Amino acid sequence: MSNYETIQVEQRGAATLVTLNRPQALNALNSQILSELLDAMKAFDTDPSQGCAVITGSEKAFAAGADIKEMQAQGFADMYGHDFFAGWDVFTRTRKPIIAAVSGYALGGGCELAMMCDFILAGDNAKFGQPEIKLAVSPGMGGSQRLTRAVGKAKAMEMCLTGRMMDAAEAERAGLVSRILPAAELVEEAVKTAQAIAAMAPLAVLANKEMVNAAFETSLAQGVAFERRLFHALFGTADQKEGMTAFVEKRPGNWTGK
Ligand code: CO8
Repeated sequence: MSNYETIQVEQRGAATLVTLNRPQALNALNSQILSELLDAMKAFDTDPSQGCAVITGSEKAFAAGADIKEMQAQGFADMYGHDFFAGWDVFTRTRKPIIAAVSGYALGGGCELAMMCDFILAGDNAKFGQPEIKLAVSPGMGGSQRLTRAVGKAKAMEMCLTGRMMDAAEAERAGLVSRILPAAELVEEAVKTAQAIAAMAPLAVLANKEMVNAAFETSLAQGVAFERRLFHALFGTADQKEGMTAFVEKRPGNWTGK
């Protein structure tokens, strides 16, 4: 499982830390990194000892985009025929939460990968951008949609049309990232956050992620109804009884995941 060349995977208690590791290409996302990441995320999602993952890069670059050298010679038939990068859709079907810990450049596919995660913690040196237009192409891993939903039309349109980068402060103001941390503390803080999530009742974690994501796919009334059904369903779990009993007895909950 850990025979990867382009990523490093480490279990820190119940948190899985995945470090993108193609420093020579600023972690540009090529087919190998995609297939290794998908393999690692599948192992994480099915490992009952693991509750939350962190994906990070280096201090200089989270990921500087899809691999331009891999795409350079491809034509329409290659891209469309093989549905190039459709594998990233599989990444978004991971059921357990994933935190992106972004230091340095998160550009093009790198920004898109960060936005596919459930939330982004940014180092104070983070830079986000969709510079594909400078290569005469466009976002292709969901950036035009997820960035627009995250920061609104004005900023998303300007960034996609000009390739301008946002720094961490602007990204936090715009709602793209949940928090900014000193770059040197980013990974440790992200792992601590992941461990805190992993310490929650597992079915409640899955349900909370699923219902927040429903907000992007439904009307308000449908989303609220979906939330209520999942909320009702959690009252069928042993962990709900344990969680509320533990509160009343003023002690921490002891989860069974049932
Ligand atoms: N792909 C391949 N190699 C890259 C990439 C990349 N995206 N980014 C950097 N590298 C390589 C450089 O070529 C260089 O390699 P070498 O040493 O062999 O020349 C090495 O990484 C170091 O990079 P730089 O020397 O350029 O480092 P700098 O510190 O001078 O600059 C930058 C850093 C500003 C991040 C610069 O590297 C840069 O602009 N990179 C490209 C950013 C970019 O345009 N990203 C968007 C790529 S396109 C994309 O993501 C499309 C997504 C959708 C595709 C899905 C299709 C279906």
